[in-house]
Amino acid sequence: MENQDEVSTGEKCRNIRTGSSPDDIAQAFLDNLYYAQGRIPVLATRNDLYMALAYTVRDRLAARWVAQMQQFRRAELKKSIKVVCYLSAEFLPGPHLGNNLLNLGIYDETRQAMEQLGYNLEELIDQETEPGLGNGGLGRLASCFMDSLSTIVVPAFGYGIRYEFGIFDQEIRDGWQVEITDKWLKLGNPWEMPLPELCQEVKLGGHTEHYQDGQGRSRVRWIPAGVVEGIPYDTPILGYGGNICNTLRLWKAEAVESFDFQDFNVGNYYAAVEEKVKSETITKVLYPNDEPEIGKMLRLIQEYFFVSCSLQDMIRIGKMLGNSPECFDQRYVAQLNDTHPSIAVAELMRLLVDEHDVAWEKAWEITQNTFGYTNHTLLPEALEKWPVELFGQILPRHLEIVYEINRRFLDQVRLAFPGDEEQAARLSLIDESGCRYVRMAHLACVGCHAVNGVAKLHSELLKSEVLRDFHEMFPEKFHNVTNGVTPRRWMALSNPRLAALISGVIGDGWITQLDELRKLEPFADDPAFQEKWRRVKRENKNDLATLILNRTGVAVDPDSLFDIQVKRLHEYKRQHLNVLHIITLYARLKRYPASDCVPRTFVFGGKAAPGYAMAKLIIKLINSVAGVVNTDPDIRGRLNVAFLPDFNVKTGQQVYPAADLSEQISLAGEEASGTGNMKFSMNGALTIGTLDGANVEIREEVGAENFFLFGLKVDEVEELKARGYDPRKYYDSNPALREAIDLIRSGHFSGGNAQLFAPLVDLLMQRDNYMLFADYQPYIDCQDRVSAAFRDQQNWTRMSILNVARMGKFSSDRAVREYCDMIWKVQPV
Ligand code: KOT
Repeated sequence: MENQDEVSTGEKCRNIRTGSSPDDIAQAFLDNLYYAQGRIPVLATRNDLYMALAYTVRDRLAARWVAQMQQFRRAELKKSIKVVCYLSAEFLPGPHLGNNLLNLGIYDETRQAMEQLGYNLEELIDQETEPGLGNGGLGRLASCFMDSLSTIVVPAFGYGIRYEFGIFDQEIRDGWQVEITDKWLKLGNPWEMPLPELCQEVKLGGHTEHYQDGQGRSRVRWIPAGVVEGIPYDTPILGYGGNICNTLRLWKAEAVESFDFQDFNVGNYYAAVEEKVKSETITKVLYPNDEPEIGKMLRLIQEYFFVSCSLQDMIRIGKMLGNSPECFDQRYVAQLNDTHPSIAVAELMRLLVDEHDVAWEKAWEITQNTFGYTNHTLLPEALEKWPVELFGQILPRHLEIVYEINRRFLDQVRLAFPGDEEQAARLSLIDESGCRYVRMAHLACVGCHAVNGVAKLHSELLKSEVLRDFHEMFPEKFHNVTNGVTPRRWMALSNPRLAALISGVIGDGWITQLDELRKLEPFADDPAFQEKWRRVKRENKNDLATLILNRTGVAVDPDSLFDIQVKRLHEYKRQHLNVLHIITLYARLKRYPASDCVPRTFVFGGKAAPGYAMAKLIIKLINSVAGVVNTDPDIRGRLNVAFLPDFNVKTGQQVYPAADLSEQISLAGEEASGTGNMKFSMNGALTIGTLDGANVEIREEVGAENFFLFGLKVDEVEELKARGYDPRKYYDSNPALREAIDLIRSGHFSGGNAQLFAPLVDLLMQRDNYMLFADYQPYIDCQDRVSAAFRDQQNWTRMSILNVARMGKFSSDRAVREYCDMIWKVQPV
């Protein structure tokens, strides 16, 4: 019966909903424009056209999505699969339309269909507002993993938060960053489906009551102060080739009752609506920091809210399929994307013990089996901790559970390290060194069966520094999974010219087996192929030059070396070291106007956390230097500097393909992995970088001779710190560095205002926490080697081809397979 229904429904809707010829697509598009969007072509806005096309594509996903759910159900009923749940407070999927066309394999057909109707596909793709539901690397990684899970055919859910306002839009006014609210939902989101019937209730605040149940067992009841509802919004995540379609399930908070009728009836309209407003605040806005805000109650509520909804949803699905909560860990594995969802450890314990009557020991076994924890940072200030009092106010029952987990854990610690109370204090889930805090990374380490870093070096530093005591206690839990990025979005979609050139010689197997790029190696020395390679890069640079002109008014030369640094603004990432190089070149040219230099275009992009004054001052510095350099007649045609506002996934897709040089210049030991470094290199940029994060492995893969390395190594950084680092010594002894700093300090780039950059310069002169001065000269020397190498275009092209050919390792498919083997113990279907 069920099968018959499927067939007849499918038959009735054939072609208009599933057909993939240009004619089918064109007809379906007009149908959607009329019936879904209520427009005819002459009255349609660009957004109407985009929506109609999006619905047309969504229809073509639907069949796969429904089939997927059916397949899960059948497999689940046979108990033959384990579903991966990726818990992340952030996802940055990027625009969906182009990616779905690529993965469905109907890009060209759709372009033709639009042409038939007189529309330009690229313009419609450009109309989409991307969901900016993340800050940067961590959220983007989650989305790359979702793409890979679907492509390599692993059944999965991404669970997160449907922020009404995502990461702010950045404008640059007078050189300063200005934050504008991101209204990504304003024109409608055709990719999501609300499922109000699958809502979950989440309790907050209040107190607990301990009592004996009928059988005399002690039980706990949580009496909350309030309840909110989570409504799931599902977005399909189709794998390349349409293999399977997984689900990104994001939760929106709503009030349990829209109106409090009693208040309403006595005429207190505002009080009645207040509850609703309060509840909905929970998922209003993404915190725009790439560091946690300790003590921000709303942030803790956000984290708990989406974790509780997700775990309850998992239990609900299990129940629907006839699984008892005791089998939870046989049906699911859940990865914690940093500590933001780590309250899941206590929440699953609560659900199992309090609500499903599972014994503590059994519940603990299930919890540990279920969760894995990925750490994404070495910055001590980014390790999440919550004041005990605040934690207990919002989550009174969870605080009791954390205490109980800690009590049992510290017993274990004292057995392993008898008499070592300092070790116990360091490991404790509660920081009692001053104000008392719950340490979320400790909760994750104890409650998970696996802990991993995101690049080899980072994982080693976790073991030897940040989580040293845990590594001593549980060495078997520690793993490394080096990050990767999806070659679908970051090569095939964003760089169609390069993709076509590559596929033309080695076929298109590389799109799902990135190691196949190795087959390019024999072409690295082929002059005809090199020429084509250069032409692709030249055209991509031309496109980027147009974008830069339109967005910033700066005209740049596509024949110059495109030297690009795009990433969040942070002192440890050292955008200001890049600026010191620019100023050094500028000063050289001013002094020796006739000197021969390789023309360069410096491009920057990235957002600063709104409260991070120093990062915002660095943006102002970049724009101030740009203002002087770009308008100086002595410099014309030799150096240009542009700050591309509002760097996001969409802009990234236009930037990476056009780069000659990728700047990956963080102080060694600070960047956990980086993923932009991979995107650049995959698109044929050469890297100038330190031995930090995944740079180490990129260099290993592409070969030291194809990578511009400079700077202190991790042990040298530590040694220098131990000896007592004094930035002044470098300033005093290096005339070029001194000149660059003095130019900034004199007000040369700030219309004579010597105060403007004083906070930045003073910090460098006094503390220079990220050792720019120590790395300055090695960086300048390395940049000079870059310029010399760029003059030899043949060899440069060779290196560029080899970089791409050797990037196989950095596919997120490889990373996800490693999670499957090592951590999740699941097999691709
Ligand atoms: C933010 C807050 C707390 C802890 C970690 C973060 C964080 C780390 N946000 N983004 N990251 C980046 O994650 C990427 C993916 O693993 C890394 O490549 C990058 O180095 C991190 O900085």
